[in-house]
Amino acid sequence: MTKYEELAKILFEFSYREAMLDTPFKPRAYELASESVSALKDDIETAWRKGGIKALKDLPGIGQSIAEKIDEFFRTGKIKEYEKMHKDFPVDIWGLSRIEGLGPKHIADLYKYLKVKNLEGLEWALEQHKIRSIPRWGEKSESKLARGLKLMQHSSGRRLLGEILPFAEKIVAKLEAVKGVKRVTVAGSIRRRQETVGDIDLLATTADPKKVMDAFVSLPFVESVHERGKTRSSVRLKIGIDCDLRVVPDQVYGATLQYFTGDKRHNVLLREYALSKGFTLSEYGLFKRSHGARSAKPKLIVCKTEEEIYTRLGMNTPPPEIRVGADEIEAAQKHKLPDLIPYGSVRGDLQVQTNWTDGNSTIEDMAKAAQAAGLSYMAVTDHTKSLAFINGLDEKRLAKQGKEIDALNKSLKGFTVLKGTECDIHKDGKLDLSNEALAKLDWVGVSIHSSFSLSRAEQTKRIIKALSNPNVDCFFHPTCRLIGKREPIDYDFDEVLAAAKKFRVVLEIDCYPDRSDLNDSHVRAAVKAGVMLAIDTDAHAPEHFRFIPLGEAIARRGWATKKDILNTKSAKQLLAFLAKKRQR
Ligand code: DGT
Ligand code: CA
Ligand code: CA
Ligand code: ZN
Repeated sequence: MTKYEELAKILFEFSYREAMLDTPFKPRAYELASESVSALKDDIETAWRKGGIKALKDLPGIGQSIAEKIDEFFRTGKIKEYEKMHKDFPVDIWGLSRIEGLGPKHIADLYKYLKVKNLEGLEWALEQHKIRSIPRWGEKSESKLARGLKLMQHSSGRRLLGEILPFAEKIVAKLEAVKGVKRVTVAGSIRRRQETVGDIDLLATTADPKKVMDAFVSLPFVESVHERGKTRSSVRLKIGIDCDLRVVPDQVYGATLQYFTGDKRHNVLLREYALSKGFTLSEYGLFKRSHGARSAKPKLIVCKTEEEIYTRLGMNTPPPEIRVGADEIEAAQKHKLPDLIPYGSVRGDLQVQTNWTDGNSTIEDMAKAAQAAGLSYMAVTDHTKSLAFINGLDEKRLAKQGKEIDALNKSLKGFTVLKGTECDIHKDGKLDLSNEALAKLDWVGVSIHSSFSLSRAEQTKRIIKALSNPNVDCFFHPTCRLIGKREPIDYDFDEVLAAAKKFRVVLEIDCYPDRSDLNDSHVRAAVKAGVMLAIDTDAHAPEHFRFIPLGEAIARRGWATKKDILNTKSAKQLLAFLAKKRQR
């Protein structure tokens, strides 16, 4: 956020706050001032530099009292009255107001009755069907609000991989069942497992192109048809995303799949390299240029698979997840690609919430779902007491939970539940539970849920202090970003990485689709630094264990191998690893 965006946001929040308090005129005045700042940007600061408060007042939409606040903002970087307002009413008005139809009075109600402070809290309240309990709201307002939230999340145009991938897979399965079809593959950003995707790109080979196109445009998921051709069709799906299908001849399937997998930069680099080796490469195939007569046509090299293309070019095949047009082509040429962690390698989940706090199921039901998803252990990591609005655990309830876990473990076969926590990190880096309580747990995760906007230096210090506690095993969702909703918190990642290495703290790859945190580049840095990682779902419901492959994809995108990921170990190996760590 730039300085001017920050100022516009503050003025906008004042406007909403005044409206909640029913002050006449003021809301509109602040709104106008906020719009002025958004429009004028640095012109406003230039005016202030030249003529101070008086010059500000000459600008459209700015009167005396607002000019004074802007003056204070430019002089000190903050506005005292705003800080006070935010303390009394600690609500992310700006974030919530982005939802269509959610006005000042609604936001006030959400806080008054449900302590909803931000989009995350709102999502939770919707999931728990709490909205209908607010006086005068009812079920209708609840579903309207749910639609509004969805709409806002989708308005960026890009959608979460975790949301779209299951649909893409369903469509593939439907098309594979069409008579004559030989192969159907998802290409594009989905095949590369990018965290957000623009559309769904499908390729198929078939004996009967007309039949597969007919089937495609009449799929039950289709809302409307943009284009229907012999070899290419494009539709809009009901979930609000476009989907393209191309039918290609068998003998160029490799080249076409390679081309439409991308990414674009990878393709450009590969094509240049092919040229230097006497080939041309395009979506239509790999061709060998002849040295003889100029008129001689380049000769098509039949490549039914991608591997044949890369092999012909004298290199290994980089897995789609790492095709980003950086150093993967060079590594493939030198036959130095890492052995990326295979899907299905994760054996246990080290971040799981239950109905002791904000999860929706019992420990037993979560354990059964994890086992059904192919895992052999999980750590129960409910939130801690400073998250009072979700009933975070104090030392006493944590001990009680431990007893329940001991009893449950006696009845489970082939599955182990570990005692853990997602212990909140306070603003000063201290932890939310006593060391005595933490020392009794198998697995201690720590994470940040407040004071997101500390200065870079303060945030770095806070995190390193938390990681230096010898009871800490893992740093959960380390950047706190929520895709489309919250920017990552600002700190020196290299310093935190060095601290994680020094204190032997594991960093988490949180698979939850809007978190995807750490991301691919953080993972790559961690792998390089020799810091151990864990892949966790952050499950709050039994169906969330299916997110594991999304985290494995992030690990692959970050060039991680199996040995870089702690929870590819068995429960026994994991406990031995943790015991050894604590001895030091
Ligand atoms: P998206 O849809 O924005 O999430 O990202 P992609 O990568 O799926 O991009 P999309 O759908 O525009 O195109 C699919 C693939 O087709 C892309 O990854 C690479 C290939 N491609 C598309 N346009 C070009 C191009 O102009 N040049 C090259 N070399 N490749 C292209
Ligand atoms: Ca695409
Ligand atoms: Ca596309
Ligand atoms: Zn958390």
